[in-house]
Amino acid sequence: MNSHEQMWKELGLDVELHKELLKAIDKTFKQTVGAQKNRPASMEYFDHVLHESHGGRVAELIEARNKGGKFIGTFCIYVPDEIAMAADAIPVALCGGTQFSIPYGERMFPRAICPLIKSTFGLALSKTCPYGPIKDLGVGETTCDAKKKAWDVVNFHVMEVPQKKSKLDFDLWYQAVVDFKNRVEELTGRKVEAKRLSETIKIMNEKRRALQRLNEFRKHDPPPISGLDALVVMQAALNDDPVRFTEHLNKLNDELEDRVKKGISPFKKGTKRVMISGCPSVMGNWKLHSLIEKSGAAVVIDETCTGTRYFENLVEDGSCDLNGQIKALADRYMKIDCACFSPNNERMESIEKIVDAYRVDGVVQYILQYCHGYNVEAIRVAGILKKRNIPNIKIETDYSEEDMGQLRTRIDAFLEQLR
Ligand code: BJ8
Repeated sequence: MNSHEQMWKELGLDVELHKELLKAIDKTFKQTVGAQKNRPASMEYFDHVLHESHGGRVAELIEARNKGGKFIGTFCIYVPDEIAMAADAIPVALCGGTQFSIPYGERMFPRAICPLIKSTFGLALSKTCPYGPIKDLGVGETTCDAKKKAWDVVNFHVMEVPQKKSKLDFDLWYQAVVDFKNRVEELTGRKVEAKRLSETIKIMNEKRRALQRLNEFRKHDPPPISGLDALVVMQAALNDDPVRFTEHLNKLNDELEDRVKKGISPFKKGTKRVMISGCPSVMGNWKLHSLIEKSGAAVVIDETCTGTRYFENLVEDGSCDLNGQIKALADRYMKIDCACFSPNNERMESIEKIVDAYRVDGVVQYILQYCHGYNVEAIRVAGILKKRNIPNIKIETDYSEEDMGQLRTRIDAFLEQLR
């Protein structure tokens, strides 16, 4: 019996179906991440985080709850983890990246919504998500329409993310952050105080700094780490304890520094450099990165929520009073340039900077099927890339393997164009 089987039973999971889920994810992992050559040795830890996401990590959360802590499930990078942590709650991102649970999601939700949402809810509906039964609070947000409406069904706390960036919108967002703080305090029975908040701001800033350092190494030709491994690190970032994660990431970064000095890389010098831009690839979803790198290019940066959008801005931690800290947090999170904003000029400016900094040869715009925000915004993104003579291709896909052959052909043709 698997060492966690008893725990899954006690949580009321469908243990047999859950085993099938883990088997399916493991198979995909081996075919993609596990099939790579010349990986940094320190990646072992991040692989372990992914493998333990339904085991050791859940046991850890149960233990924290037994000691009086609370566990908060989140579904978007607009939710300020610092505030939850300052009230002794543990926030973990719960987005689903597996095809396995989609048919279960489609039993309740429409087929014509994005796979991330169907996969997430499919895990809960099929009783294969160990986080659902231990969650003390779910936090949603008003980003895209499908997510917004899904929260109504499950009765989550919803943060209002505005859709523009005027003064009015900043005020509204500030209030949403204050309301979140109040809700967390009500849940935990603990006040968010300036001293502890200052500590959690530091913890998250350190984590972002370490991720920034990792991505600096990807600017080298050849990069010392594959895009697929950098994605694994990002997926671990959304699940792991932040202090432990940063410690291990710093070790990986030291190894990468050494690999750069010694010229060790999974790629040859001069390998074509690709940026992935658009929707996030959450745990279980390694499809696009793997396809691109198996076709002979290097993914050197992700302009996504499992990439730059997650780590690019720090929270200013100069203020020592609570209001100033909340304001600094609201400002930092409002800088995230999700396609739900209109107009989203900040994202266009950011893309121009990133393609220069990472000397990108071509851009793959990654659109999860039915994600209208990124799909329509792809027109503007293509426009700015065209002006700079950077080829781009739009890949609209889901989590299934059905279109792999067709995608491979399109990606090969695109990379040929770069060569
Ligand atoms: S800030 S990208 S994490 S909402 S891919 S569910 S937008 S239909 S994941 Fe996202 Fe927050 Fe935006 Fe980032 Fe909707 Fe699009 Fe699906 Fe998305």
